[in-house]
Amino acid sequence: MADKPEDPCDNKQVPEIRQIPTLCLRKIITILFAWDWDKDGYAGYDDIMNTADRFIHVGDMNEKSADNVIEFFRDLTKRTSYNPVVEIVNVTSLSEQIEGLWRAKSNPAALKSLGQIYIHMFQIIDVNAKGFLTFDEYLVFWNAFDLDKRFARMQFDFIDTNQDGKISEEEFVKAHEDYLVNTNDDTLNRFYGPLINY
Ligand SMILES: [Ca+2]
Ligand SMILES: [Ca+2]
Repeated sequence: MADKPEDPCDNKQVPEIRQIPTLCLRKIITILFAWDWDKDGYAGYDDIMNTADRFIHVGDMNEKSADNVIEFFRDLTKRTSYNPVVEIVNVTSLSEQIEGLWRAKSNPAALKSLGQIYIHMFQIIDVNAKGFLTFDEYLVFWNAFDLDKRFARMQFDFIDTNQDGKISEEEFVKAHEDYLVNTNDDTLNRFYGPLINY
């Protein structure tokens, strides 16, 4: 069977991670690093619950709101009807998490489920259920993930596509989806702060 030389570019022979375009890889790593509080290389259960605590603390939430936050983040780690995140959460290496997010990016059902997560996250931050976030409220997201404060305003203005000075639920969720799927090198979307170099 020597009639066909091995193709070094055969996708099946190349680890999936090497096929990910640099920009996408940087964005995915930026997300995962924002969640990986204990810096052991991946975002696990403890990291997710730590994120919940940070939302509660930064948002100065009352007991009822805090309970909602805990429940929401705990659910992210459970296998519910269809929770694509559970596949990403329940692996224990950075490369598996990167591949999980990479696959979710090109899977409409997974993208939709991820969108639901960000709808819920929006509602957590929008504690008074006004349907929009002011800049100060948006900072709860930004500061909960301890992102570089110098970029908060820029990202707020990026998300606020209709430029009314407020972020609607739709704008927030669309910005997150754009962050995952936009492969344009010029994109200004910094949903999880400045992109990490690696
Ligand atoms: Ca971790
Ligand atoms: Ca707006």
